[in-house]
Amino acid sequence: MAEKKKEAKAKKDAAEKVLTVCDATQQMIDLTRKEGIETIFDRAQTMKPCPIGAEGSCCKNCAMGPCRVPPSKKEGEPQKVGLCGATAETIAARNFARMAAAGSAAHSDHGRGVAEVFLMVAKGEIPGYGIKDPQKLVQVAMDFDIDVENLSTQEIAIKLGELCVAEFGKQEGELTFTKRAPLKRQELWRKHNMIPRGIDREIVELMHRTHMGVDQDYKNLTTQAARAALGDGWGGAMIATELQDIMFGTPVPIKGNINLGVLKDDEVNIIVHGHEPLLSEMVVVACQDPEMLELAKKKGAKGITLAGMCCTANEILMRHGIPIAGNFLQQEMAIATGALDALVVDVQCIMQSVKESAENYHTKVITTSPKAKMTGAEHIQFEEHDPVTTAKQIVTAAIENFPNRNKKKVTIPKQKQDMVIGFSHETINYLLGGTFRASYRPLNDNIIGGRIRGIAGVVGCNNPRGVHDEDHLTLIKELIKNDVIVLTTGCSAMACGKAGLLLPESAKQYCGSGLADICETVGIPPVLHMGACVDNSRILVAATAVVKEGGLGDDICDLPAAGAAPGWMSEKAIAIGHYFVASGVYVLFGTTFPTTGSKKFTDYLFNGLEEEWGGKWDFEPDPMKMAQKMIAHIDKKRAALGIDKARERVLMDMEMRRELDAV
Ligand code: NFS
Repeated sequence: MAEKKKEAKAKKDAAEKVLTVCDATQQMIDLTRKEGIETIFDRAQTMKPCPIGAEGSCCKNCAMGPCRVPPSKKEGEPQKVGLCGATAETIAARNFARMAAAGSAAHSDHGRGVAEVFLMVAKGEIPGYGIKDPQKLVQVAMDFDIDVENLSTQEIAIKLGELCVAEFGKQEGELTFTKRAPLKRQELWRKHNMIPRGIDREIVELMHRTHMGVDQDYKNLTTQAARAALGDGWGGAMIATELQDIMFGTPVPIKGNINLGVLKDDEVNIIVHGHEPLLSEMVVVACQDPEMLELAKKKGAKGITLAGMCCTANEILMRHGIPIAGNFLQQEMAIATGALDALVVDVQCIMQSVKESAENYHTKVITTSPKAKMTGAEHIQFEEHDPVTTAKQIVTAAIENFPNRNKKKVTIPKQKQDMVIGFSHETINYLLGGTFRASYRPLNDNIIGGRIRGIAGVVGCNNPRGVHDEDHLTLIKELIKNDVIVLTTGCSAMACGKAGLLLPESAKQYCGSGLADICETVGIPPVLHMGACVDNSRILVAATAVVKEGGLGDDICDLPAAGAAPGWMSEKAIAIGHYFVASGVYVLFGTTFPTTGSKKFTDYLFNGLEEEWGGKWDFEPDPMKMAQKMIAHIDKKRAALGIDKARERVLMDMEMRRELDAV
């Protein structure tokens, strides 16, 4: 009896717990619970994380274990080691390194796919794709020392494609994009033997070193983890971003909208979910095809609505203004609207449960990548040589499914929020510098003058161990209130979009006076949406541009800047965090931290690294405290630069700038 009572109470508590600050998501949680359909929000209540695994104290790298080496509870009790003698710090470091390897592999394999398609496009082998940004093609080609003066656009593109593909398998030398970093950073990387030789090589070596009986020095493992992660940030992810921009267009600010309310009850609804824009770019075209629209009408629909989810959403939103249906924790919710005719997925962050959720409705789950199939789902393979045909097949399947929709089961939340997105590094340069002289100078001046206190990158996932979206929003609101401008990507960017923080008008409501003035003058939101998670490489490029502009030190670690992923959950987030730390940034993670089982290793990440690399890790589950720590770090950097006293309150116009230059 007592057991039953306990169970009932646990159920009641779970039902009353605040799970999201997104009203549309809350509406769907209520609905799925009423219908008895289980979602991730329910599973997060009933399945608790394994405490030993969560803190990195479980080693399952060989069959003598798994060995569990949690921290000793009692004073004086000896710390357990694995059967092979592996210490807690070695085990935690190996686990952490493997996360970084997997995350780097995910981004980089995406980058490789883009590079291969880019090369085919350059050779004219793929109908429908082309070079949309020839100017960026030339700029990137120059990084690779391609003779842009004497080659045609096509020749440049072919050469660039070949060199980018080769970056993955390179065995010697240094990854080309690492030369974009400030010189001081490059020297530091060389000193610590951290510059990646080839993208694949560093990941393979990291997997080797974490195999049973190989690298047993947690510091040495941390360095190789950085080498692999740098091969992501300054390699695979950067190649993905740059080549996607050249092929599909470099984002410029456009209006878009977000949340489940973008779905329509009288149109065919298709969501593209995942990460690679290669296919979704063509799905965008196919949805506007008169033949497809005609077919949709024939089936009784008024039109076709295409929306995105997760990072694919960010990609097509930034380039085409295609709406976003939601972020990571909303994938099952989109199905529960009963109005989704096809969920088209490629790779990464796709929950296996979507297939199960779809069983309750008419939604067709369509997989498209040979790398990511799903038992029971329909598979329409993305044929890269003929993306138009694949895209049309997919759209046709969705249209054919429209008549199967059960109108009685349709509940589309009303929430739909406007936003301004698409702040690439190039756009920020242009917007802040003005039409005549694209430059980061005004940004640097305003940081030096104190109107902008510093820069924060807030990125990363949703994690149902916390309240959906809440940690991102609390943190970001506190930062902008304190005049810290925020750059955002991934699911964090979507949380901001849903809350209205990506509108220029939000500056007045949420920002401190310095940042509010600037946003108003330039006409930008205080939170700049820079794209998908691979586009965190844009933040590296922007940070480097700020360093090179001058006046704020000569390395990324000198900048009054900090990064955070308050709701992280993916291995990709560890890779991103580690390449930012290795690039000199102070990075905070929320929710949980995967190494706390070893005090020694965690101390090294949180304290020891700063002396060696200028950047460091930290963990803070409370978003308000996280904001305070970031601001304190920004202020520390301002003091080191000698700009902590600066209180220039005048926003410079071009004339004043010329006077300043003349001095
Ligand atoms: Ni990033 Fe994009 Fe979202 Fe996290 Fe997943 S979608 S790549 S990993 S959950 S931010």
